[in-house]
Amino acid sequence: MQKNKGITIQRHIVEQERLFPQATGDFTGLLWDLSIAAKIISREVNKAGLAEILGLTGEVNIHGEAVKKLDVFANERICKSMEHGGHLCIMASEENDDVITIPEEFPRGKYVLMFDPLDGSSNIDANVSVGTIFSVYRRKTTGKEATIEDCLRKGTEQIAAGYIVYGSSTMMVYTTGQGVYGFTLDPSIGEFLLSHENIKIAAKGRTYSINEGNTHTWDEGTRRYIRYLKESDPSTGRPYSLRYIGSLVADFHRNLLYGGIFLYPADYKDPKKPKPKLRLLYEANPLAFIVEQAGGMASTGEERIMDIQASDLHQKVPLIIGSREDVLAYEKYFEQE
Ligand code: P6P
Repeated sequence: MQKNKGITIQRHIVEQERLFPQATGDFTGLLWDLSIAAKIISREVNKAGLAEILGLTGEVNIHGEAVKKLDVFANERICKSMEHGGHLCIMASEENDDVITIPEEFPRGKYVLMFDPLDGSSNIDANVSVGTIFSVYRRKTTGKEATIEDCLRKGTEQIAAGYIVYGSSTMMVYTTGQGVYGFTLDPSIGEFLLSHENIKIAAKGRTYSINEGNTHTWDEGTRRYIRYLKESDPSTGRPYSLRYIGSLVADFHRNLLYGGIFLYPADYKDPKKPKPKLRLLYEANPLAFIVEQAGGMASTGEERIMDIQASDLHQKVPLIIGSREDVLAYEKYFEQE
C-alpha cells in the first residue's frame, strides 16, 4: 500500500472533475452520495456478526426498525442515498426485476446508475469479504422520463465504474477513465483516504480463480486451459496456484492488486444452450472497465465484455477477467474447441 497522503475521496473526485472543463459538479455529487451509502453499508456489514449479541435478532432491532437481510438493506440504502440528489434519471439494480425510477418529488439528472448492492452476500455469516459494484452512464434518451433504453447499454459507454469491498478494511475502488484509484475507509474519522494511486494489474499473474467443482460443466477449451495452468509455467518453473474465495469482488480485488485471472465460464452441459452465471450490467461491465483502465482484459472467451450490447437488464455472460497475458492465453484455448 502506497504512503497515505491523506487525500480524501471527495478531494480526489473534485480533482478528477477538473480534468473535464465541461463538468458541472453533478458527477462529483453522484460519487460523493455513493461514498456515503458505502459507509452506511460498511457499518451494517461489519456488525452483521453481532446481530445476536446486539439484540438485533428477530424482526425488530433495538431502534425499533425491521432487521433486513443485508442485501435488501444495501439495495434500499443505495436507492435512498441516490434518488434525491438530482444527479440521476434512472437506476437499475441486480436485486430489482425492473428499472428503478426517480420518485416524482425529486429532480432528475443526466446520469444512469446500475449496481449490484451486495455481491456475495451469502458469504457474510462466514465473515468472508463481500462487495458493492456500480456503473455510471450518461442518459441517452431525450423524452420527459428516462427509460429502460438508458440502461441497455454497451460497457464502452460507461463514464465511471467501481466497487466497495467490505473486508479486513473497507475499500472503495473507482475509475472515471483516468486510471484506477483505491480509497481505504478510516473508521476513526469516517473518511475514505487515498491508499492505492493509479492501480495497474500485472501483465501476467501466478494464480487462477475458478470453481473447480464445476469442471464437469466446462467446455473442452476451458478444461484444456486449466490443465495447462497446472503444468509448470516455464517463466516461473512452477504451476499456477488456485485462489478462489467465491465472492466476486474479493476474488477480483486480489487479482487486481496481485495479478491473476478470474474465470466464470458458462455451463456447457448442453452445448447448444450454454448457461453463464454472472450479470453483464451489474458485475461484468463495471469490473471490465476497471480492469482495462488498470491494463488488464475482460472477455467472454471470444469477445470483449465491454463491446457487448445489452438486450436485457439481467443478461448473463461468461466472465474471464484479469491479467492481460492470462486472458489472451485463455482465449487461444477457448477458440481451439
Ligand atoms: P459459485 C456470489 O454468489 C457470486 O455471485 C459471485 O460473487 C461469485 O464470484 C460467484 O457467485 C460464486 O459462484 O458457483 O462458485 O458459488
